[in-house]
Amino acid sequence: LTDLVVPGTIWLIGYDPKTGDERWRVSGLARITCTSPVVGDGMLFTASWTTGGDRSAERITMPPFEEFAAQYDTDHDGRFTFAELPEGPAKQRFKHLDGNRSGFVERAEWESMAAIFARVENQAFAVKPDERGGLSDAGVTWRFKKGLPYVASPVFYQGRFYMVKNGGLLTCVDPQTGTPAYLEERLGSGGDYYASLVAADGRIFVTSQQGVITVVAADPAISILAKNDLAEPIHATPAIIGDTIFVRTAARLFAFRGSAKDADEKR
Ligand SMILES: [Ca+2]
Ligand SMILES: [Ca+2]
Repeated sequence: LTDLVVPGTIWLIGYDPKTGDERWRVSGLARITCTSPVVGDGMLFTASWTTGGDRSAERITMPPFEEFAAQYDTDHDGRFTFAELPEGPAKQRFKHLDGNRSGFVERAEWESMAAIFARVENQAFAVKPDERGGLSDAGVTWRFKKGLPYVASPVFYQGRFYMVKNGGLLTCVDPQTGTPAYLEERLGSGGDYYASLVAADGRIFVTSQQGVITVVAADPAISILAKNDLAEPIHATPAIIGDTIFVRTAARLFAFRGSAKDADEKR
C-alpha cells in the first residue's frame, strides 16, 4: 500500500495517489510545517515547530471574537481594520487573518484562525499503521516536545531518530520509546538550520545555514567527529551518492569523497 503523505497545518494527511482521496489523517503538527516526515522500523516519524506553538507562556492564543471586538472594534461594524487592531500577534498576521482579502478581519476569519492557534502542537511523534495501512491518532506511540527543528527535516538512521533545533542543538531519540538518548546537545555552530539532516557511513551530517557541516557519530552518545566550515551560506540539503557527498553553498557546488586512506581502513 502506497500513500502520498502530506504534512500541513495541524494535520498529517495520507492520500491515495491514484484518486487523490484522503485515506487517513493524524493530528499534532505545528501551525507551519516545513519538515518532511521520515520512515523507519515500520513507523512514520514527524517533527514540526513554529513560533507561538509551544505550550508555554509564549504560546499565541486568540481571545473570543466578542471579547476582542468589545475592546478594539471602535466603529462597531463587527470587523477589524488594520488600524483598529492593537500591536501584537493579530496585527502582525493581518494579511494572514484577512483570508478573503476584503481589507477587514471578519468574525469567521478570526474564529477560524483562533481555532488553528488553539489546536497546533509543536512536537515530534511516531505513528504505527493499523492493519489496513492507515494512520490515526490511535496509532501514535509517543509524542516529544523538545529539540524540535523548524526547517531541517529529521533523519531516521541505524535505528535512531535525530533532529536539529535552530541554534545548533542536536537531539537523538529512541524510536521505539520516544525517550532521548541525548537531548539538545550543543554542536557549537549557531544560527539557523535549513538543510535537512543526512546520514551515511555511520555518521550524521548536520549543516548550518552559516555554512558549517558538523559530522556526528551515529551513536547513542553525542560524539562530534569533524566540523567543516565552507565559509558560505548553505540552505540546500547535501546529497549523498555512493562515497561522495555533494554540498551546494550560496555560490558553489562541492563534491567531497572519502580519501584512499579511509577506503583502505574500511577493507
Ligand atoms: Ca471595525
Ligand atoms: Ca476579510
